[in-house]
Amino acid sequence: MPANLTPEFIKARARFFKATTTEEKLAALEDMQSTIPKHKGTEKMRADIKRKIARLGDADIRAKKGHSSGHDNIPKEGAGQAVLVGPPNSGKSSLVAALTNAKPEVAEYPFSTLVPIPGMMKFEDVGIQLVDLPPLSDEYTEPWVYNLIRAADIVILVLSLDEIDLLDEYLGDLRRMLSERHLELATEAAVGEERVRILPTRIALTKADALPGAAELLAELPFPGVVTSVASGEGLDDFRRMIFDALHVLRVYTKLPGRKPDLAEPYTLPAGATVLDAVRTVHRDFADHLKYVRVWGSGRFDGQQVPSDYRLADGDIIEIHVG
Ligand SMILES: Nc1nc2c(ncn2[C@@H]2O[C@H](COP(=O)(O)OP(=O)(O)OP(=O)(O)O)[C@@H](O)[C@H]2O)c(=O)[nH]1
Ligand SMILES: [Mg+2]
Repeated sequence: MPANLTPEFIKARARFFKATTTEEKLAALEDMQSTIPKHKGTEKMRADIKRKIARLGDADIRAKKGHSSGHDNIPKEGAGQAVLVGPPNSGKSSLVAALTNAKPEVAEYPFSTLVPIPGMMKFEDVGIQLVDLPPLSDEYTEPWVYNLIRAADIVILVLSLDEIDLLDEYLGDLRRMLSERHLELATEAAVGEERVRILPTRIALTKADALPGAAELLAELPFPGVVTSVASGEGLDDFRRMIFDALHVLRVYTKLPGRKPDLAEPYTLPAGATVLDAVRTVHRDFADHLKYVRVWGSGRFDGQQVPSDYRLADGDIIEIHVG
């Protein structure tokens, strides 16, 4: 569908490209947002403008506050980054300690975690980053905690079954505290209104050893969840798979002509990725010199030559031919 852009929009876009300061950029983006024709053909562009505004807006606020705790950013590693969010003492650090190489402090008293601790969790042959966070509470939570949540790919709400009576109250409080910081929870990722970040969310009901039969509760939760116990190990495999599934990534392996595929370390790409996306991920320059690609796995037959817009499936093996 043609976008039918108006002259006003085109002018605003030109200003955006020339803008050098955050303020100029934001002003131009806001003009673009108000002048872009609103129909299906401009959906992607509108979402992109919204995203840019949200991102610049955040950077702007941070710069003005001159705020830095040293915890504003955890570099992402692996197939995705999931942050553990919950009230004090719910078992966040215990999960990170049980599932990753990291060694966060676990304690009987609340507010034991004061700094973010990242660790890598393995799901089959993929690494997923879990980030242990301090608890959310109205009085004690520092702003950088919310910045880290905003930057994550997935939120895992960690709620303890030994406080089952408070489950609804905790859920309500957490959603309120997040929404006051323009963070909304949802089952799947979505683009929010200006400055609002919508985060895909999963739930871990912890300490299952303390309350047998809790799996029945899962159907009543607002987001998909699992029941876990680090004491018994229950649900930890389900937890790994749930987070992997929620990331919506696919794994692609590569092979050289005449050789066996490298099955040790897959590339991870967003679900729906094409052969060309994969080629670019393997090597930026390959895309320019691409001759053809053969696929093992989802093709109709093994070693089939596929076009560059061919959509890959999880587990596909590709052989890239460049010339
Ligand atoms: N029985 C049982 N106890 C658990 C389980 N997981 C955590 N705990 C206990 O719950 C307490 C709190 O665990 P943490 O992992 O430190 O909780 P947290 O959510 O990180 O707490 P803060 O950092 O203070 O927010 C500790 O005494 C843990 O031993 C579990 O699966 N079963
Ligand atoms: Mg902790």
